[in-house]
Formats: sequence, structure tokens, C-alpha cells
Amino acid sequence: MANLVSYYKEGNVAVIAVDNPPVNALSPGVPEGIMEGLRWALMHDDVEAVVLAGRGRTFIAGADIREFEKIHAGHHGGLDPILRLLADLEDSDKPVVAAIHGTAFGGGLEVAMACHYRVAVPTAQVGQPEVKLGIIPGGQGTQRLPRLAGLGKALEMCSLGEPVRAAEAKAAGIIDELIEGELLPGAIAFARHATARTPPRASQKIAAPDPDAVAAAHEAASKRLRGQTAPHAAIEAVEAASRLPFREGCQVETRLFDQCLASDQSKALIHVFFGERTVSKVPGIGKDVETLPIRRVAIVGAGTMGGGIAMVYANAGIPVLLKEANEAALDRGMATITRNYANSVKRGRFTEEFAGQRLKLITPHVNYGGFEDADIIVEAVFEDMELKKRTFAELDKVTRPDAILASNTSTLDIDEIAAATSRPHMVIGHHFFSPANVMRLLEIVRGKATGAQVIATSMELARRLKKVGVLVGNCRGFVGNRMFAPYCRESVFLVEEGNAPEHVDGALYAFGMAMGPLAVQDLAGLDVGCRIRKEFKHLEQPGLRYAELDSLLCAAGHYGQKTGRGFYIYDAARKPSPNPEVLALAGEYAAKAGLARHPATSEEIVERCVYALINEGARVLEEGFALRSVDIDIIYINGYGFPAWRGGPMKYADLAGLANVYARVRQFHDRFGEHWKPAPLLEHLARHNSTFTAYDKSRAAAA
Ligand code: 3H9
Repeated sequence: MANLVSYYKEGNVAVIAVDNPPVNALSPGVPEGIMEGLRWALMHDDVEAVVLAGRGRTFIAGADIREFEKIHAGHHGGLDPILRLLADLEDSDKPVVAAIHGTAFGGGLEVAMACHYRVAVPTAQVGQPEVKLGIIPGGQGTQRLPRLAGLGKALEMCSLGEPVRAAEAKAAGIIDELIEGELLPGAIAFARHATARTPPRASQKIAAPDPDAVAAAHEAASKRLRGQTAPHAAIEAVEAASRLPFREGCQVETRLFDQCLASDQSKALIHVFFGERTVSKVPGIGKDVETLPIRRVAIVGAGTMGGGIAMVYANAGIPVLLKEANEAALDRGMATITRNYANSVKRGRFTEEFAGQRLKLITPHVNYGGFEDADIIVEAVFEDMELKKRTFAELDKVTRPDAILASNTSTLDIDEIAAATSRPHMVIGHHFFSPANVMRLLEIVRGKATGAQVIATSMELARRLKKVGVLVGNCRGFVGNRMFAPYCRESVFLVEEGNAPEHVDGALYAFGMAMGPLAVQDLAGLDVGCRIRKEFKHLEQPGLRYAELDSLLCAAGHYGQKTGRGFYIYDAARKPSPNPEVLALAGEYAAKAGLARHPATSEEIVERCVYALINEGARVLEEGFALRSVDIDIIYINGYGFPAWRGGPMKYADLAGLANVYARVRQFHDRFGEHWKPAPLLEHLARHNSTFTAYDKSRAAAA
């Protein structure tokens, strides 16, 4: 305990310092250590005030989230000591000042608010991000924050979970003073005068119940965090603060906190929190593997993907050389980039100055001049194997031998591309998702010869580019698109069986997907899917059913959004409306192919599409193309709009019970045919009453 919290005297002020790296979470032992420090300070007559601070990079980033998992597993975690600590701090008859740097999040802010005063450096941030974990503040935050900052601010902070910067927190009444110089001496000086200050119980600031503010908060949360229950629970708890005495409000908070903590949504979101950090860890590639310096990038292809990737690098401050085959294509690419930056300025995402600086980092080029200075080259040419191979053979000649050659291919074989060079160990896939400057996912595809340094550099680079980098193996479509194929297949089958596209998409949107699968196919271009299908036609198995309706739409010249017609009809603003031709075409096709009509409920639509994802995911996992099931979840949440609060497809399956998923997959297999053959891993885990999460753990333990 002594090493988690230390305490000492600076004249007449006691300093209690939390030292629980990396983020000073309130792990078991930390609240107890602070309480011990406080008792020590209260016992010493020469101590007149107390400063509570964090060592290292932050104040306190909240309760220890790993403890919640233990509570889920039925063991009691370390939350009670936090509640006792809050009472001790508040009851202290010597003023306690929280000295905040880094982040005071969740339980960290709640501890700070139980102190009598709060001071912070200007770079500090405070927040109640619990809703992002599917829970609400459980340490009186929903009751203290409205008392300090007013109802509106507290509703916003507790329901959306976004942090606020110190200056804004000061203006809102959460922080008492900003310390411009060194924090600790400033906080001690503040504490010395604390006894002379008016006790800051700011309950007069709390607004009376305001139904409009509450309704507006529900509306904002429904829009921003669609499908999530915790934001609405947080609003209910904050609203209680405006009509109930403090203690009764706390009881409302505790009831709602417990409900949220027991929910599948919190299990899913906590899984995602740790998952986003787990994916950066690659077994066998430790911190000892030295990464290569990335100072300059060259990009081949200034189309939609190449242009987006150029912006990603420029936004990270890395100079970009952008090459196209001719001036006209280059001008078009640069015009799109310039327009995108202008739109970002218009939407307030970037300042004009920032956008101007980033644009200047991109140098357009029609030849390979300057490529010898690039540390990494990203190829983003048309998705055609011969063209890619030619490009890589050229790159091999014009770049330094120690430069990384990355392909942005979304489906093609990285090993075949690498074989076109004299350095397959330097070749890797960097699969960005469209629009590259917006989507967070970067699938990093390891070929059989890709070197450890190239992998480590790519993982590190993803972080620098503000992407979630996930390492995957080299199979057709890699992890994301390989799984997406059966998901899309089911959505088209459902339409072929007589279900309207808006019914199919509507069911998946209500499930929480960012877009329905048919709308996604229209957006990507039905011609793209048809071209890929043609390329791999030779791999199709006789006797299996394949989706035909998209090919029929393509044959009629309907490619989706780009032609104004696909599964939907699009107006000039790309707003979709139902396309009556689709069901007519589906009916004709079904009659010819002898397909039964099968009106499906929303529940069945979701099961067919999502279980197809899961079944393929189980194969990908067993074959080793994904390192862990959680990697698949993070790919789907960040690249395919799968709702984070459902945990990703594999966690969703765990929560639904693998035995249930497996039973349904078997029924679909009996009813719809061989493409529903259960994945052996799904069958194995279901029969052993296990989970994908347990499978991840057993594999990690075996490694
Ligand atoms: C709460 O407080 C509920 C209360 O109301 C209840 C009171 C009764 N616990 O993100 P990073 C780990 S709920 C445990 O890479 P950064 C993280 O897993 C909590 N572990 O660093 C990682 O581990 P590893 C409310 C935590 O600098 C390592 O620390 N608070 C926690 O990019 C580094 O993390 C939150 O939701 C934690 N609370 O970002 C804040 N936090 O190295 C959650 C981090 O093994 N945390 N870890 O992979 C964050 O938002 C970011 O970590 C932070 C730092 C911004 C603080």
C-alpha cells in the first residue's frame, strides 16, 4: 500500500500523492492509502490543509476498470473503499485541495469533487466518461457535478461522456483555480489560504428540475450514442439531483449504476475498452523490436483512397509525396483533397491555419522523383493484381532498400504482390477504410515473409496516424472483407426471398449497425462486388447458392449511389428511397431459380446476417488469420460500423451464448444449405459451453 500512495509535509500543508502507474486508477489499495494519508494529516496539529495529487502523467483516471470485470464474475471489487474515501474527504475538518494534471476522469473527478477545492494546470481535462463503458458515474458524480456546474453541464458531461478542458471546467465552476506554473507548489500555496476561503458547497448553483433540458439531453444521447441505455440512466440520475436531497439522489445513482454494471452493454463496452488496447500487442513482437523511423511517405495513386491516405499522413505532420500517372488525374486528386480540407474547416473540425499547413505537406508528382527519400511507400492504385505487381516491381527499383512497401489492397494476395519485389520482408498490407481520413481502422496485413521490424513499425505508425491498427493474416479479403462477404450474401439472399431492402437494412440499423448492408453495397458500388466475384469465379463451388440479385442490378447498369440506382433510388443529394424494381427483379429471379419466398422477421434478418459474420469469424480465428477474437471485434466496430455496445460480433456471440448461436446456425444449415456449415471452432466451443473470450485466454496462456 505504501508504494501506491505516499504522504509528507510541506510546512503546514500535507501532500498525499497517488502513485499507481500508468494512470493512477483507484485500484485496491489506492483509496485505502489516501484514507490513511488523510488520517495521518488530521492527526498532526501542525497540518492545516491537505493537497491530494497524482504522480506521473496524470491525477486519477478513474476507478480500476479491471475491478468491474471481477464484479461481473461475481466477486466483489474495490468500489466500497472509494465510497468511504469520498465521505472521509468531505468530512475532513482540514480543507483538502485536489491538484489536477493530466486527466481527472470518472472516479478521479468524483474524488476531486469530494475534496473542498480543485486546482488544475491548463492542460488538464476532467470528465465523467462512464457511459463509454456502459455504466454511469457511481461515486456521487451525478449528484456533485450538477451542484458545482449546474444541471445543463452535468447532463451533458454525464450522458455523453466527453471530457472538458481545464479552462472550460473553471468557467463551469468545477475547477476553482488554474495554476499557470508548476502544479504542486501552486496547489500548496492555494491550500495555505484555503482556510480563509468560503466553503465551496455550491448547491445554490443547481437548477430546479428542467423538463426541457432533460428531454434535450435524452435526444442528444439518442442521436450520439444510439441504442445505448447508460446515457439515459445517467440523465435520470442527474435529474434526481435537481429534485432530491444529496443522500437520496446518491441512492438513485447507486441503483442505476448497479443496473448498468449488470447489463450486457457494459460487459460489451468494457471488452471494447481493453480490446482497443490489446490489439496493439502482437505476440512474439515485443518492445525490444526496434521500429524504423518514418519521416516521409510517398503514395502511389491519388484517387479516393490515395487522397484520403495522403490526408491521414499530413494530419499527423508527416510530409507526403503524392504520385499519379498524369497531370489530369493528379489535379483531380488534389482538388478533392483541397475540398475535403475546406469542408473540415467549414464544419469546425480544423482551423483554416491547420488545414493550410497540412495541405502544404502534400506535394503532387507525376513521376517517381523524390521516392528515394521516402521511408514508406503506400500503393493505392486500382484493385488489379497485374497493375499492383507492376507497380511494386517499379517501386522496388526507385526506392531505398530499407523503405517499407505497403499495399492498400482490400482483397489481393500480399505474398503474390511481395514476390514482384526483391525484398518481400519489407512488404506489408496497410488496408485503410474509406473515407481513409475518417475511418479509424487500419488492417495491417502480414505476408509470410514480412519482417518483425516492418510489423512493429506499422503498429506504431497506426498509433501516430490516430488509427486503430489491427494485425491480420493474408487470406482472401483478410479478416474484415472475408467476413463481410457472407454477411452481405445473406442480406441479398433475404431480398431474393422477397424481403424489401428497407426491411432488411432497417432490421440491422435497429440492431445498431451504422448502415444496413444493402445500403453499404450501394455506397461501395455494386460493380465493385461484381468485379471481385468475377475475379474469384473459379473458386465457386457447384451446388452452393450465390447471391445473384446484385449482378442482375449491375447488368441493368444500376451500380448503386454512383448511378443513382441500386438497391435504392438516390436523389441528387444521395438521399435514398425504395426502388420498386428491386423486388420485381428479385421475384423474377426467384421464380426462375426455384427459390422459395421467405418473409423474414426483423429478428431472423439480424440472426441470418450477424450469425453469418460470426460463423466466418470463427473460421478466421481457428485458421489463425486473426490473432484473437477481440481483434475481430475491434475490426468490425472501427471499420464496419458494428455497434460497440454489442461488443463486436464475437463478443456478441459470447453474450448470446455460443450454444444458442450454434443451434441456430445448424438450423440455417438444414434449411438453407451448405454455406451455413457450422465452423468447427464454433461447434467445439458451443459443445464445451465455452466462449471466444475464453478461447483467446487459453491461446494466450499456451503461447
Ligand atoms: C469509474 O471511474 C466509475 C466510478 O464512477 C465508480 C466509482 C465508485 N482502469 O489508454 P491508455 C490502462 S469508471 C484500469 O493506453 P493513454 C489501459 O488499459 C472509469 N486500467 O493510455 C492501459 O493498459 P495496458 C472511468 C486502465 O495515455 C494503460 O492503462 N475512467 C484505466 O492513451 C494505459 O492506458 C475512464 O473511463 C482504468 N481506469 O490514455 C478512463 N485507464 O498498458 C479510462 C487506463 O496494459 N482511461 N487503463 O494496455 C482512459 O480514458 C485513458 O486510459 C486515459 C490515458 C485518457 C486516462
